[in-house]
Amino acid sequence: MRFLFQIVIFLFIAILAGCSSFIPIVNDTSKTPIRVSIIPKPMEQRVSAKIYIIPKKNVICFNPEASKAVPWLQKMLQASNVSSEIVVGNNCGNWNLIADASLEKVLGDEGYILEINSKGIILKSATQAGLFYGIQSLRQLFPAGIENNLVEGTFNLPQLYIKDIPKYSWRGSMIDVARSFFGMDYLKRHIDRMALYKLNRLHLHLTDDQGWRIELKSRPALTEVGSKGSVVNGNSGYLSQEEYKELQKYAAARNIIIIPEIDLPGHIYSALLAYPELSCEDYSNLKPQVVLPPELYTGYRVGWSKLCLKKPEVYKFVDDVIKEIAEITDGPWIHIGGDEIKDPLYKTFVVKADSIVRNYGKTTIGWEEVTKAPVSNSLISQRWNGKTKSIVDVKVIQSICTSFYFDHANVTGQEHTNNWCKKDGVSLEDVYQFSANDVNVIGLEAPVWTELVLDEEMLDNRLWPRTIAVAESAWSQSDKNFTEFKDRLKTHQQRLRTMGINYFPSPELNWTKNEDLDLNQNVFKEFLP
Ligand code: TNX
Repeated sequence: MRFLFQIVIFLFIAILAGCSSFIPIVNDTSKTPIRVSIIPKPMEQRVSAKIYIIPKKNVICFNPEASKAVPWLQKMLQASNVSSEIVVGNNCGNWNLIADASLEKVLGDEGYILEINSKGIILKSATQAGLFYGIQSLRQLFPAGIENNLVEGTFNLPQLYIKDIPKYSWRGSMIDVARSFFGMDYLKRHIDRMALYKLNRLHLHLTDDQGWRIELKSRPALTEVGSKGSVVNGNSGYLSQEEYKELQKYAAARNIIIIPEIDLPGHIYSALLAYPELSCEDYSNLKPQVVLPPELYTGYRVGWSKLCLKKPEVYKFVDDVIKEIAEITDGPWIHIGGDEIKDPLYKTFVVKADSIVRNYGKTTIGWEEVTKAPVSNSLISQRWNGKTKSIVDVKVIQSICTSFYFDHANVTGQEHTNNWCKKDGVSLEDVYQFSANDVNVIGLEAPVWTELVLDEEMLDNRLWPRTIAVAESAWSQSDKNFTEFKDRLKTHQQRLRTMGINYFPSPELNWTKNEDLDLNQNVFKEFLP
């Protein structure tokens, strides 16, 4: 009998084991990981079911090499209504910032490790940039209200471990300030917004037919005359050298490098107005698109103006301009344009312009057409239509218009957008799904041309949320999944709103109506059994 009983028990266990996949697994809710929605998605992320409750009194402990990261953290804690005291040391607070150059082997020059446990937060990196990026990830775990000092009450962080290293070193945004000018306030705000998503290059298209936007002391007429116009209904203006320098400092504090573009030898009418001797053509037949006075160009045509490449004074001009731009630019790159022009001397010009840039200690970037010329192999090509037969083996920034031209419609038929590259527009999914399989690619950059982008609201609408998809594609190492990305992005809506971004409410995202947003929504709760 006892034996029989044992057999029955044995059979029962065996059946249970065999059918285990059919037995519903009852989740222990205390073990359910908390959902975090950091964008760009970190390389490695382990989130537990536990929380860390931020106390009213906090200690930020940092080693001297990490000092630049401290104010960013202080600012977030202040916005969260808790106090923080700062102490130099090693692991001596509940917030610990550690810069350790030996981590470069593991984390590169932008990576970081962020750990949140029951005692607090440890953020480590080899560099200031890495610490800054770790803080941006933390920032996304704080309630959206911190963006505007709107947080009420206490809140929690999920206990987690993140190790994060970017895929590409070039994660860029370009604004055309030449067709329609956008000044210091907007550009600073844009830099702040880029930083949240770990973008690190801001390319300014500073000159074009419609306007010249950077002051040069050696050639004052460029702004005295050339900055007065814009595209029809756009804004005119320019950055003084002081402003340009201030903007670069502001960007550098957020690990963003500014790349100035002087578009040569075409797209140059605003400079020809200032220095007519640089031209060999009479543009008066352009009327009535040219308006008086002075005869500014306000139209949309491209590829019609150029420097007179057979005149020696043109090379003196280019030398003056590049020399001074190199002097006032902190970053290592100068963009020489080079797009949309036909001229028998084009290749000769590009080779000379590239050598002038190098002569002043900078690296040249040009739109992909420049690779038709035998330029140096240090030059970086910016790909926009993929049609150029390159004769050089150079590094590439991917800005292919089908995925990255943000002057194109968010959705088919959107007003005030271009459609020459892609008739149905450049959707969030088009941006997100891009992947480069070319080993020369060093990163991604999305340009916003502004012939049809006339004010800040329109510019916000073209940039956001598509810029976030660029950020994730350029940073994240992991496999991409658009549905999962959209889920994460949904939780960013209230933060974008609090930051005052006039984003495009993409039908792809099914976002909440602005008035229904809850600014304290990101509060993590412990799942108790
Ligand atoms: C092409 S792509 C341009 C710009 C225009 C833009 C309009 C490239 C290098 N040049 O000059 O603004 O199309 O979509």
